[in-house]
Amino acid sequence: IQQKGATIWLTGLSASGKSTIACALEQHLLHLRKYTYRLDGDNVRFGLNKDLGFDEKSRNENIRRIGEVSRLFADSCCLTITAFISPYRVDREFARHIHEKAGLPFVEVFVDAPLSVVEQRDPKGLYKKARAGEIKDFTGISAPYETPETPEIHLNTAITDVAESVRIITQYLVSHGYI
Ligand code: GGZ
Repeated sequence: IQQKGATIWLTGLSASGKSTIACALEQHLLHLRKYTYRLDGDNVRFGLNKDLGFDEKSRNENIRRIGEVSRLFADSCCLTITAFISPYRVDREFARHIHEKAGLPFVEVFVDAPLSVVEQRDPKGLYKKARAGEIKDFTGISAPYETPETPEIHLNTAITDVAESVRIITQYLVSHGYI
């Protein structure tokens, strides 16, 4: 393998666009013939982390494991894309720390959209349920989201479309010599 590994860590509220951007970015990088893998709720929360819920301790453990797994993937020269809310700063900082300690690039991408916008989108009706008290500890409603203070990339998905988001991330990876 001729490429180096890195982790592209997407963080943001439910319905902010993380999964959509992660999928499109994965497709784009595969098109460029890069060894790429995407970690998201579908392949992690139903497998490795199926023992975890959404209370603070569970989320800490969810993100700790994903941080460790993404570091292993990156260490295998993979461009690893993660798409989890990862609401706690301390957990994201841990993931960053273990990458940097191993000499692996960690690119934090804040997938940002105002609560009013994601609540409007509400593709799965989860915000509505959370407002009605049917889901507890829901991020943005009854559980915190700690915004990144110095992410490498800040996308505002209320005004930036998916293709543009992919272009911005790819441009960052190129300009830093990661791809
Ligand atoms: C937030 C929840 C919750 C609660 C279920 N809070 O939009 P989705 O549905 O498809 O993605 C959300 C996903 C969040 O899982 P993560 O592993 O990314 O969260 S964290 O990083 O905080 O551990 C949402 C669904 O799971 N979901 N209950 N209470 N999102």
